[in-house]
Amino acid sequence: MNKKDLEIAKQKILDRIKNSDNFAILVSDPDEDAIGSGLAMEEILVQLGKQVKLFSSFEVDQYKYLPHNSRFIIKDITTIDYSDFKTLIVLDAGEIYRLYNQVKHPEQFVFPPDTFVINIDHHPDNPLFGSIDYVPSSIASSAGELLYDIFKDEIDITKTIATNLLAAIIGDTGCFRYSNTSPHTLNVASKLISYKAQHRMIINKVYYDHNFTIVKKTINVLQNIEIKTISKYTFAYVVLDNEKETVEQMRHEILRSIKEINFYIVLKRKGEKRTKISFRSKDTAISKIAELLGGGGHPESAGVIVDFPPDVALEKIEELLRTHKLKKFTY
Ligand SMILES: [Mn+2]
Repeated sequence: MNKKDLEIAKQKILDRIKNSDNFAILVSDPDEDAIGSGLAMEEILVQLGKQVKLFSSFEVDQYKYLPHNSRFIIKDITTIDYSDFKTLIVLDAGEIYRLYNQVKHPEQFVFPPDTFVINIDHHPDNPLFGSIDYVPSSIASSAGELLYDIFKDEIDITKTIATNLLAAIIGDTGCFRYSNTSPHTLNVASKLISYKAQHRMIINKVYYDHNFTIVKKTINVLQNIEIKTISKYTFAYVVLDNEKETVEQMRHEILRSIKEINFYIVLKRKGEKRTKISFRSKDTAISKIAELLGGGGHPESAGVIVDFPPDVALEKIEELLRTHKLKKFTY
């Protein structure tokens, strides 16, 4: 959606909110963006005098440090009675399946046909499943940045809203390191800090707040990093087994820091036959491979869940790397 479409969508969203009540907010599988933007959205609606419930299908304990985190109702969103709500707001979900546990629900969930859905997301390949969609085709760092754009003139940006939105932006930009950090992102962050967002608290909690045992486990898992060259591409990969609980951020940092590679792959075993594959790239548009496997994403960050165990998934990836040419990007 271009700037003009977004402006129209923004107006429709504001009108709908003004003339509606009984909202449910649903957020994507948890990260700082999903959780921070969910919490900010909840506070915005409360401030506007609306009834609202905030749902997550997943546990959110890891994000306890975010203001108002206890507002989350943990409930499998495929089991909600949507007739209780006039308007649904879906945040940060590039696909509807991001809202629930796909291993528990391999069949695709759809909202009941009469549900009014506001879909606010920053993944450009979002299938626009909403009654109103707000999805820029140009780069936006996070759902949090979009919420700021939509609501900045409508509400008081409290310290807690500012903190939740800044956490969303810091999370999805890797603390302003990824290419989704635009001049606008930095402007929004600057405004949020002027509204007293607790940026040092966020950074400490996101990057430097890991349980010792989990840090040890992460180091153990990383012992299994491998590096491979297939046609013109050199990549690192690591396989994570179900039971291994590790520090995701630290894993990414270490994998990305390897000088020799173009990209890296994390293969997470999901039950007997499924694998969640995450691709992160330094200079090669890896989303092509994710797409060929049925997933999607951005050139430097993409993913897919496949119905093979990790070793087979890796063979498929290697086969695709032999037969397809990937675009390069520069930074
Ligand atoms: Mn996001």
